[in-house]
Amino acid sequence: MTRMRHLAAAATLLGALALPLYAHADPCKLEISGNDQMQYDKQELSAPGTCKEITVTLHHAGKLPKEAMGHNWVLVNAADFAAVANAGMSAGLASNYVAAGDKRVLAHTKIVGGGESDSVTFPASILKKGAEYKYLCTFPGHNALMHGVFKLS
Ligand SMILES: [Cu+2]
Repeated sequence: MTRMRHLAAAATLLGALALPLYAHADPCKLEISGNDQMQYDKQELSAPGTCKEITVTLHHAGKLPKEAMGHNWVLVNAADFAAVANAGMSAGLASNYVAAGDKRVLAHTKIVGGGESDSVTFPASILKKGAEYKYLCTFPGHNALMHGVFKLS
């Protein structure tokens, strides 16, 4: 009997420990990493259309400084991909390789180097369900490898 009670208590304790982990799995909060090999770890990100706000956190899992291997996360309409990449390239590191006032940029993080992170939060209302969005890194020369599809599901 005592043994059963102990088991039940252990199960309850495990349940309580596991709960905070599940509570963090908010589908409106997305994570992506870049590395020293000029790669994102995800080629697709999606958030439910029921999100009020969407937060994307970019981690740099590498060691190189942002001057050499900086990464950002820039969200655009698929059709604006090349134009935003080109405009960003000449904007410079101080501007996070995003041209000032570029209306084609829907959301972006700053440029991060090895071990750093940055987040951006934007209202889901700026996106339309079923439309085609892409994300990219606008550090010069990175967009050919570092890009993906963003979907509002
Ligand atoms: Cu990059």
